[in-house]
Amino acid sequence: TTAPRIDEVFDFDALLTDEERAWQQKARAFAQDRILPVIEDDFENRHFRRELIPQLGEAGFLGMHIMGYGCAGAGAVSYGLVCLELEAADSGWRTFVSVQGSLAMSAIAKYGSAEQKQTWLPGMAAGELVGCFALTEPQGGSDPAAMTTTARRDGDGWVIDGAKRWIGLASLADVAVVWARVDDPEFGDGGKAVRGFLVPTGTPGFTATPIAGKLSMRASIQCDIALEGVRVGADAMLPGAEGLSGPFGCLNEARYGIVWGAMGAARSCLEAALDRSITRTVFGKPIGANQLTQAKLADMLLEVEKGMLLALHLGRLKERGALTPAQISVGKLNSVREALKIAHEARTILGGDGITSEFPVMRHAANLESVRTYEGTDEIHQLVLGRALTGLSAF
Ligand code: TGC
Repeated sequence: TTAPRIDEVFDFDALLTDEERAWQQKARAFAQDRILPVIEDDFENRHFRRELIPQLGEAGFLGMHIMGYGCAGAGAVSYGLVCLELEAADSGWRTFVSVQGSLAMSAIAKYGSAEQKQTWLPGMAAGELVGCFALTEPQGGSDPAAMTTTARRDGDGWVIDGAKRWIGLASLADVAVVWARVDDPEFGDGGKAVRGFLVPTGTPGFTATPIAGKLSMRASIQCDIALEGVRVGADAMLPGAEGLSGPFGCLNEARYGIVWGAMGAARSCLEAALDRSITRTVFGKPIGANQLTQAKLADMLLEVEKGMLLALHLGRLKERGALTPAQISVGKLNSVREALKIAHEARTILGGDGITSEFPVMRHAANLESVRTYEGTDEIHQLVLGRALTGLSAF
């Protein structure tokens, strides 16, 4: 007996358009040909394979939801399916696509001037230029309102001072979208508005240092950033973003991609466990012939199918322009929480071999700990939903 492909069990494909299926197949082929053959070694060796970036650009996956500037202008479901297939290979590669497309490029596309868009977006779409998104600070990521990074007026331009932490790809980025509190009466919020700045990473005073010792996302790079007297021109400020709704608007995009992506990691874990349950014999029969194993597999399948349908529903809402931040919280919280449970349950079916890199399951489980924490922790999303339900803020 051979295991079926998980997404064939309920004919999920039937809910997709031809174009969406084509994007999914392209991303699946990319993951199979370019990521899966090298990912275990890269994870082991903490290697980020940057030569894949222009290849991701050529495939059209970078900023693929943006119209113009060399971007594909694809729908939300197509983008989600690409996230799913890349994260089925490794969360680090879906993270790269999220940081580049959903965060850095989205910030420029949503809030940038015509000149800023023309300067940065075509190169970023092609994967010739890399962007990062510098919001989180060392004291913690959950409360961006407590940001201490400042931008003060200096003649026509600005001088930025502060520190950022956990910033994906910052050490190889060409441009950083830096969020800072502006101390100037000309800008709103009593002169204390949070604004975004496009900072070329070669600007004196900008230093990015990869964070060492990570046991998760090892095939990807996250950095500390120091900003010491970083001087930029007046044209570095994103004109269309004022206050925290600016960065949150980008986080919504990235969180949406995670709703799909985490289900890719979950599917990969379930497939590994299912294959093993058919091929490994214990007590004289395949372990999949045991009721306890079948119960585990069935419960994992339920959560993958439910998570995929939820992701699709949110994607259709997004395409209609009707998706709310609270709905995104439902998806992000559920997808990552269930994917982690599936990774742990799959590991039990794999037995001792499940802790080795012969299977992707421990790597996915380790990566998902990061995914659970960034872009809003489980607790933040629970509190967003608590506030949506009760009308009472518990932050
Ligand atoms: P509050 O401070 O009261 O509101 C500020 C303004 O923001 C608006 N807002 C949103 N707008 C759009 N989408 C959302 N999801 C929004 N959430 C809030 C809000 O309406 C208000 O607008 P305005 O015009 O009235 O000023 O904040 P709050 O009480 O609404 O939110 C509190 C809380 C805890 C939900 C929020 O602070 C939050 O989401 N915290 C978690 C932040 C987070 O996810 N951080 C992790 C970022 S990951 C990262 O930085 C690394 S990037 C990835 C990488 O580089 O690898």
